[in-house]
Amino acid sequence: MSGKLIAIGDVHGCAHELEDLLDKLSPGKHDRVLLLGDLINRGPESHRVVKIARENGFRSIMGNHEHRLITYREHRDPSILKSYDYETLQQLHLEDWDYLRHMEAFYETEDSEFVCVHGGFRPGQPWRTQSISTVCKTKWISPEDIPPAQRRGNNSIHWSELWEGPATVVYGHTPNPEVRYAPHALCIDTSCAYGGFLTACILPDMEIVQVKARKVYA
Ligand SMILES: [Mn+2]
Repeated sequence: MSGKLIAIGDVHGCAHELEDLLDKLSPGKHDRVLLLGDLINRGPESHRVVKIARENGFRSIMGNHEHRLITYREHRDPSILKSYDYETLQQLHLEDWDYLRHMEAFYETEDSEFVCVHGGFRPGQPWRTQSISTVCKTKWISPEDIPPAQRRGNNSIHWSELWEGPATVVYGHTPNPEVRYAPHALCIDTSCAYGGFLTACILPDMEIVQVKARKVYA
């Protein structure tokens, strides 16, 4: 791999924090930046976050927030919208929608050592064939969907606890106060919009770089 792959967790409209993080990272010209989805909503500047991504040629994985708004634009069913979606619908420009529509379901490194996704993968099914609406939303797996050998009583289990590799999955979507590590997965959604941190994971070394949120937005 020439250069590093810099994966960045859920930005959620926190444009200042994205700028702070990029200043701290100062990506080289051979490095690639990959946003792990949920660029929009919760924070104040959804449009500006997408604009930064567009103008810098960053790639993005589709998050459940982008997926819901794209679905709304196709079917015009307002019952699927959340209250904060309306502000974002007003903010986004045509170029932003074009960028959102081209977001990818997942990103696999050339050596297959890492896979980046927004939400996660269902256990017991080949991950490559899982639909975008599944992989951008997966979080807790209910007992009936857990393979019997991994079932522990009647409780839901976070998908990452069931993930056995071989690829290490770098994901967002499940906000935590700190980076959350499982044997073959790490979550870099560290609750920026809630006043936590915006986190980058630099691959292949899995180096973590963070900036503190400037304030609590949501
Ligand atoms: Mn999110």
